[in-house]
Amino acid sequence: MDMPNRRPDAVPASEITPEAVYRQRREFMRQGLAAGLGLVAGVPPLARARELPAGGYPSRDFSAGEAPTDWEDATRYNNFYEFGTGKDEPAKKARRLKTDPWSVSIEGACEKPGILALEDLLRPHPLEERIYRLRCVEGWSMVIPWLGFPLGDLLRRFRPTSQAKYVVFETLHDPEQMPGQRWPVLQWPYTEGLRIDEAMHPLTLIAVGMYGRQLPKQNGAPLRLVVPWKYGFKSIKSIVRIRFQERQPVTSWMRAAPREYGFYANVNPTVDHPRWSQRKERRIGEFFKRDTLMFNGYADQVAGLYRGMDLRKHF
Ligand SMILES: Nc1nc2c(c(=O)[nH]1)N[C@H]1C(S)=C(S)[C@@H](COP(=O)(O)O)O[C@H]1N2
Ligand SMILES: [Mo]
Repeated sequence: MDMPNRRPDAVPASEITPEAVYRQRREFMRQGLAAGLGLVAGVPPLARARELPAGGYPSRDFSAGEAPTDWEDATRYNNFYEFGTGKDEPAKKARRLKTDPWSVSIEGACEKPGILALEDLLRPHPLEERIYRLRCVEGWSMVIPWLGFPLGDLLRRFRPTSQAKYVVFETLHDPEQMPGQRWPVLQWPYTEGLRIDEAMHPLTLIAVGMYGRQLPKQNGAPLRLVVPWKYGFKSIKSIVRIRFQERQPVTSWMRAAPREYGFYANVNPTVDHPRWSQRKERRIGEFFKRDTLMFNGYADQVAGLYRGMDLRKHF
């Protein structure tokens, strides 16, 4: 596959021990030695030679110095209903997903729609690492070092028109590869959406990797969304379609349970889920619960998007 960004799986397995690497790395960061760049010993050499020093991506921590969740937890405890509703099912069943070749259709209210091979979609975008918290609506959370680039940079290439008020995303629909789609737990394909300003916000990421490696299939290979101030279900995996449109879409979760899942799904400890409180959460790997923060801790960056809105109504 002609990838400008060497694929993380091209790195010999012997060079990779993600958990150890990240523990070591956090230690360096604590010591203040590795501030801006991911030039720390042990980071797999995946960089594009032209844009970055070999051996590192620029890395930014948006998790206030927390240690990333263990690789084992992040890759074995997943929500990916296309492979079953059990947390352990995606890790076991996603192997059969064929992620190469892969293409993405960009359509709707834009001047340059098209169907692009994954390589062409990704080529213009230098990768960076961002360490984000991600909180599931079920009350657990993780800290993940994603590899990706801002969604807005990708969307702008297709020149959305003034009618592009919303962006809709769809996951692959193929029950042969995704056995969970044989059951109508959700309306398939899994559909999510963002308001255009949320989609263009610099924190909104397209991720193609994590922990310095290619995304595991159970985590949404070959490309997924990561919206760190929203409940995890907004961060749609294995995307094949992106559409600009004028009307607010009905997402899979809204359709399944409209009283429980709204369009916005911003992390908000003051608005309970109808069946449980959202005040606290458990970081996977920890025992005691901690307080959930407004907008998952990203309020300084994103609260302005919702100024004047009633967040009880627009949950
Ligand atoms: N296509 C698709 N995307 C999805 C889901 C899903 O079932 N299908 N689950 C969502 C939910 S509920 C969460 S919490 C996150 C989990 O991401 P992770 O498994 O990488 O932690 O993925 C989201 N993206
Ligand atoms: Mo979730």
